Amino acid sequence: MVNVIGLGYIGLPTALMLASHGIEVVGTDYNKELVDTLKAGEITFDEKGLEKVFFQAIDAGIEFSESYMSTDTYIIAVPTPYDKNTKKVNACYVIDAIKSVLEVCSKGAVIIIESTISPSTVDKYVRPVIEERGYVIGSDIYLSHAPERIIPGNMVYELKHNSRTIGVDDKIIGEKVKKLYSSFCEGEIVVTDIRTAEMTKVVENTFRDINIAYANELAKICRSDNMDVYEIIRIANMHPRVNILSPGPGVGGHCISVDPWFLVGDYPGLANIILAARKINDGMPDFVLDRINAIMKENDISDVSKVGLYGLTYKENVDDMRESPTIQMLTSMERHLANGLIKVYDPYIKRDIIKNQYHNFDEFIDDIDMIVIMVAHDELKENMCKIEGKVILDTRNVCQLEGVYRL
Ligand code: SAJ
Repeated sequence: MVNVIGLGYIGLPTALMLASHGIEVVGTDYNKELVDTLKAGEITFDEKGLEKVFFQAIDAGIEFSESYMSTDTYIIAVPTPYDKNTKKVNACYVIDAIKSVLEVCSKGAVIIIESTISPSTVDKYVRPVIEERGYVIGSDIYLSHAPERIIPGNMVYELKHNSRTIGVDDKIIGEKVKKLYSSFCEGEIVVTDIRTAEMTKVVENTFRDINIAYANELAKICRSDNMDVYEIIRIANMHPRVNILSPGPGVGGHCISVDPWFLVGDYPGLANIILAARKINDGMPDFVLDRINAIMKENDISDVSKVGLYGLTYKENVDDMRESPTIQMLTSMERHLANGLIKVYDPYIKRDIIKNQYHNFDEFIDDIDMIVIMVAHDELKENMCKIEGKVILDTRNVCQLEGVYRL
């Protein structure tokens, strides 16, 4: 039996995939409300195709609990926040989970960490905790780091089709872990050592952050000299070895906007491009604010309450607001005392989290003269005609209407 610890954005889909592919699974989370919701047969977040897998897993006998189970295989998928001052990973939730596992696990158990951790986290923080308790790693307990790679919005497909990395100390355990993931994963599964697995995960997300920063910097350069950045990127990407990503209002989510900081924090003086990229991407919400101000002036809109931000989540078609560029922008506006006036709407955010938040698209549109597309949810793409006639700032390049302003 596999005990999956942490039933959030990564742990839950992983537990469901394992269970629906014939593995006996208990999913554990300390959040009673979340466990009760799952037990009552309700899924806890919106994700394409996840509900179907949820019911398949329930039919296959998956169980949910607040307690850790006594078994021989654990998958840890708890959050790994970062310390905003030191920029280093804070592995406290992983460590707490490991301690709890040690209280119940059987001898020879394999503990697989899926949470993203910076290089050497296992050596510096995880191994000592296990050894201090008198366990010998490699006979009493086996460790593995199998970082997740799935993208919110396409998780179920990617769980099945992405390749994976399994970091282990011991090749035999590597094969065992590989066999477990092969139950649902059709992609190639590479077995390597733990530090390489830790570094690879951070490197992948950092690559994407740097590429997006390049696109964002190009957007600023093109804006300053009146060139069309989207047309330029489109043409440049026709080159067989060029693939520039898209400019946007900033980089959010709990991964790409966080993981590069681990390298900046752990390798001071060495992570220079990485730091520059982080600064560029973190500066984008302020760049959008400047664009809003300029466009308001150009269109004689003096009242901020006539402006509406479409989208609060960090990207399209998800309900996740972690590190969202819109929230970063609202925080920045608050510093300039303009918050509370601008209107905001997001179909995925049902509860009230800020002032002037709308829950109905038509009412939101009726009450504004200018719309800022911060997130390109399908809802907006399907209703583009409804914003015709408004002043439009499209930070995602999805609106083809006449006279649209872009980044
Ligand atoms: N963004 C842009 N321009 C782009 C692409 C993205 O501005 O061209 C923005 C998005 O709007 C969003 C942010 O970047 O605010 C990040 O979104 P994303 O879709 O690029 O990535 P995440 O954070 O949802 O998922 C990433 C993925 N990593 C890579 O693609 C290398 C995913 O595979 C990882 O599993 C995930 O991080 C994770 O959990 O680490």
